[in-house]
Amino acid sequence: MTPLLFALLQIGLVSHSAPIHTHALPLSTAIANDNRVAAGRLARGVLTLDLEAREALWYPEESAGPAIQIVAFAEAGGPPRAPGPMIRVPAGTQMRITVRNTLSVPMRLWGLQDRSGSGLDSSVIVPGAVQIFQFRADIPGTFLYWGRTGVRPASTLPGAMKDALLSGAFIVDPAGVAPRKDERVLMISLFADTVTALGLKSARADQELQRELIVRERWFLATINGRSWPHTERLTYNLGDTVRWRVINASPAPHPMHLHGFYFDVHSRGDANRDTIYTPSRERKAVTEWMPAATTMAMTWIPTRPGNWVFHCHIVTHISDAARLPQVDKPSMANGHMNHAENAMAGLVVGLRVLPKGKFALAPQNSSRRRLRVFVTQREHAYGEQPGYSYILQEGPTPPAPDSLRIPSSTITLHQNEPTEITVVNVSKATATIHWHGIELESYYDGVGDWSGWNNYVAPPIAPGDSFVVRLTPQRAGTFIYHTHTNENTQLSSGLYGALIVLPPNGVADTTDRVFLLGIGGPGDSAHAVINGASTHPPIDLRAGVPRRFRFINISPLESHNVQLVSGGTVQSWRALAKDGADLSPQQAVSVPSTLQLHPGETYDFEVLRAKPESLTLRVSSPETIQVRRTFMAKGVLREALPRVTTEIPVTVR
Ligand SMILES: [Cu+2]
Repeated sequence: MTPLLFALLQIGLVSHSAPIHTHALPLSTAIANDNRVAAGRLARGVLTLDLEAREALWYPEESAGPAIQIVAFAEAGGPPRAPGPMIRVPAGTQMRITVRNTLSVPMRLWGLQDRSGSGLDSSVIVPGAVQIFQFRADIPGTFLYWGRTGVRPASTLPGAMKDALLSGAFIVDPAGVAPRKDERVLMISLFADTVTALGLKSARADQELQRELIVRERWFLATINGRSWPHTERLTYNLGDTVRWRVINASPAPHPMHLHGFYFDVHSRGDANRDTIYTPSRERKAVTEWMPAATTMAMTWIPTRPGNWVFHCHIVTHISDAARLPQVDKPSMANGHMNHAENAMAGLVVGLRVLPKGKFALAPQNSSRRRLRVFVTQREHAYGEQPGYSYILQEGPTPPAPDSLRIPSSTITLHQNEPTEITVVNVSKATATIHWHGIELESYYDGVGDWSGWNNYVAPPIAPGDSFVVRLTPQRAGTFIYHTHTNENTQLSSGLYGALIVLPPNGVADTTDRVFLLGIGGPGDSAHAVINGASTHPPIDLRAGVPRRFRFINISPLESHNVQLVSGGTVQSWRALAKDGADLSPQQAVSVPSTLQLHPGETYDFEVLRAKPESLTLRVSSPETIQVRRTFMAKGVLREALPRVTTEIPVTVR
């Protein structure tokens, strides 16, 4: 048995406590927890906290939306909260937490423990029982606790059914350092039983949920601090603020969390039991950070350009409007116009508002801009019955035909510090947008239709037959992505993404010839992973002694890919250069084994330098098609063990 450093007392059934009513009593409403107030009473170095697990009603879309019956934590005498009360204490605090299980089922509780012991442990509290957890909050960091009432007692992850919100932040501040009032805690939950819970079915949900390979009768609702977009809290900042967030993934699924318009610095990564707080030389810049289930992150960023921005998950099904709860499928309108941002996304999106100084205005136009034209094209029956789309850069005097299709979409090459104007002409039949992923630009051009910009100066999505002029000046050279931010589930699978390469200014050789753009080749369930639009890749030639830059981009809707450079079965090393378009610090730009896990919305640059002629293989491992994965899951194969497809690209060094 694992030795536990915390005292654990099973008090047993409290016979005189109130009988458990799960149906007879009206359920109290769980309050969406914005995680601004620490729970319990802290006095003389001791935190006393009485928690109860209760049945509750949850309104993920505020009181106007439908209610879902969940189990939630409450402080004794207080309302249940979704997610549960935040525990936040200075290191060294003695914790005395009682947990009462008022539910009619046993609850397994994780995370109420010290962090210098061996591992994460759990204990089961039977119905009606109270358990006392006494331990010292010994190690500073960002952690979480959660209860499970579901049918998978072996799982060491937070739940996604009735217990999806039965979790809370657990933050330990360094002793003597008061928590900053402006710091925010964003907690991610995933409730995967919406259809059953509401007795509803949605055709859109049915169609889209197949991508996630969850049981067909379920549809999930992803929330941040207990609410789904557009009901998530708007966070407002001033120019130049240092924005401090702790992000906690209290869901059993991973989420690549992406910030628009700005890089953020990752200061720590942890889980329920360990937190690694980076020394300054290990801090990383990112626009997308992959957060596996039950992990945490501390991050900061500085808004230096005003307007509306978003922080969201880059897995399309986690922001799909198909996750909008069916009962309230009423579009929000303004002046007879459906608001695209509010209606076409749901789930894991946080709206950010950076206040302008004075009046919001676009930067003055520079007449000496480099000018490009990009067409959104559509061809019918490109993928069976379904149309294909592409972004085509006009390269001569003649614009591309509206029904031309380019797979993959054109690579757009820009130069650092060069003012550029890109006219996006939509000659397709679908409303489209372009988001310039990773580019530090003005909000108005960021590509989230009906959101990017400010108040009455908001950019609409680009309607069929319409066009939109984007002005940007790339701040740094690197590997970026441009892609649709509209109906992503369909459009991202159907071609509306491309590589966006920013070269250093003046006279630097073009290094765009080694771009590996990973996506999915079509909207259907039988679509394969593709590299640069194809399921195979031509051999790569390198010259001995000449360094080459390999640029990797993953813009798959929800698939992660693994990449290795191998020689005779042995994994080779390459030099890390950049992540998400930002150059790594000298301490981080070092030789590393080529075992890259590439998640949606991420880019990586590596330098490959081989001393002598040889033959190598670049191995890209991707998930099988949705169809194949579904077949295997139906046979009981675990998600982690689903089959993958490997593409082997010969690399010849001459
Ligand atoms: Cu996600």
